[in-house]
Amino acid sequence: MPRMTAALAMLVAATALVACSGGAEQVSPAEAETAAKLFSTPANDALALEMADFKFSNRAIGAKSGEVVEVALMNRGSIEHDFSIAKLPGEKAFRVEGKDTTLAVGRNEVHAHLKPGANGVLRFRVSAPGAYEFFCTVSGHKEAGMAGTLNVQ
Ligand SMILES: [Cu+2]
Repeated sequence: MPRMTAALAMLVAATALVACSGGAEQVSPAEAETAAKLFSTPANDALALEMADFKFSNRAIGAKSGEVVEVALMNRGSIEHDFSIAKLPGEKAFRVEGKDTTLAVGRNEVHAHLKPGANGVLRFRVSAPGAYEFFCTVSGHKEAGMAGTLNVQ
């Protein structure tokens, strides 16, 4: 019985991995251009957000519209996590270990995915004020509490 449970858990983990990491290396020319622009502009604000199993270190983060904001993301958990926002108007880019990586995955315009122990840098310039929900798209994580709000003034 325990062996079967472990096999099932591995299957669930493998499925989540496939759902989350799709196309992580393919950066379009437009994305590369946005990333080069955002990362060559001094950030107006810098934030840090740690990911754990299963929460973010802050449930609310703030930013100003029109300003370049940098969010240092660190996955301190034992499994993969991501920082996703369904709709975020404006420019955004994500770098892991100095490499640009694609952001939009599925229905999420921001999808910053990190393996356990990995660090990444997300930069954005939001064009419209609002309250934007951020969450982890890995199955069950949002429901377990892995969500928060990005408040843009
Ligand atoms: Cu997660």
